[in-house]
Amino acid sequence: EHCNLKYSDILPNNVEGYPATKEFLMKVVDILLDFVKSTNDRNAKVLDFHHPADMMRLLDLEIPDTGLTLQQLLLDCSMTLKYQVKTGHPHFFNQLSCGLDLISMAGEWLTATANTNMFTYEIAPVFILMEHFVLQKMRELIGWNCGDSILAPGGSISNLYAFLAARHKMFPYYKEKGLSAIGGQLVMFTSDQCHYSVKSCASVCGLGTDNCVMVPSDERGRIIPSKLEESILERKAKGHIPFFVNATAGTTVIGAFDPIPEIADICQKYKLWLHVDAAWGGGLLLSRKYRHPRLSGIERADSVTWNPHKLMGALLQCSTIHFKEDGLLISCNQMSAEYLFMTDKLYDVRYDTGDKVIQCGRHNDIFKLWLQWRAKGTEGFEKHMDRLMELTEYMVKRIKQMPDKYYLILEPELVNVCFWYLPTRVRNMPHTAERIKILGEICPILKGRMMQAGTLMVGYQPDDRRPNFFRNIISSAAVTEADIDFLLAEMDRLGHD
Ligand code: ABU
Repeated sequence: EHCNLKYSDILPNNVEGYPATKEFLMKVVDILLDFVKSTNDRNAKVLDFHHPADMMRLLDLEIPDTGLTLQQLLLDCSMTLKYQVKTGHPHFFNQLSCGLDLISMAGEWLTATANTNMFTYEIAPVFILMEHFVLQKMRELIGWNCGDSILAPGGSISNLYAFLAARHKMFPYYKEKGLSAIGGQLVMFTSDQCHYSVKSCASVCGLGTDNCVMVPSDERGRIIPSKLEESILERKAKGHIPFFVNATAGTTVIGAFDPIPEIADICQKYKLWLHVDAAWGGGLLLSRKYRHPRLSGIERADSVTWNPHKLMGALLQCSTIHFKEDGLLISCNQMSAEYLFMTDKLYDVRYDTGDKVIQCGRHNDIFKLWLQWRAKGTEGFEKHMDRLMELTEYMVKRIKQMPDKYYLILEPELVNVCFWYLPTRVRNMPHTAERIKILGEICPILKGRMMQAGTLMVGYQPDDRRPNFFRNIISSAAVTEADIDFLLAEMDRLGHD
């Protein structure tokens, strides 16, 4: 009988339905806990890969005309997680966001249950105040005792907020008058290693990507400050209007840190906005051992992107953008929608953060981070950062101990370890362009084998200097030295031929 219950038998449709509601939700929680357990089981696979056409046959994805039973919904939940990649598995090294922090996950469960929107204090009072406290703490870690911040849906949008605020600061009439308030060609500058979202700002905001100047970087992936200055002067000579420089603190592929003090000097000299995209490397602000010299000078920035869902391990997604100058966010983005942001409310309406952003509805991304930070304390996060860097050093050491099987491409500044795997047939070849070409071709083949075996996930990509290479990320608290040994042995097992 219970198997045939439907959504109409539980709350809120059936006011007598609390027992059935509880039973259903407890079963959902059991399914979630099974996933947590197998995520942390090193004998379980990371993924059960199927090609899209096969996956469609394995799943029932149809939307029915008549609603299904709760029993079927529980089967749907189990089936969904059965084929989900376990991004928290200790052998998942594929993305910048790896791991499954269970305190943060508990926060996400609570967030889903509270199911509120973050635009006004009146419907999210506790969460809005949490944002206030956590973002202030993050600004302190950047080195500011003032400013304003907001959580945004991802690092790309955080970078866009920086762009918008910079343009607003330089051309406050743009908001009302549009392009005519500028009267010239705006130009922005970033390194050729930056995240693509920086270039996307130029496209989205009407500059055109030709006016996002990609300044060359050195062999370690760090912007060359003299080239930045040359590019600014070149554009000024053309009558263009340079206004924005992005420095990256932790590039996506190789984890390089641009030299912020030198860039800040140039920005000061030419009166340009300095944005630091620390979406990836920002977590190292929590480590006294590693924040200098990598993030030295970050306090001189006008804005900083920092994604706690990366190195800090907060659940996806959790991205923050910080401004040194208070009041810019609201003045840049405010539309004063009267149905939502009335000024005659019962409380101090400066806590209605919704008018600072370009979206209306805003997801609650703060509770999971606040709860996680309460659990770990700032000291716990510092230990986490130091441990990730220690594990990275361990991986580099192990790679260097196996020069016949692995080739380290460069010494990491962050937890990105970039390397080639050397199968038996190339081991006696000199390391020339010919061998590098073969090594590049091997990457997708070996990655395919990892996915078919389901035992391991490590990402690969080319860059502008070399063909495909592996980029291993150590950002999960689950990883140990033994997992790194497993990774290196498993790649060798799958790829030695
Ligand atoms: N937004 C950068 C994420 C890329 C990655 O996880 O590899």
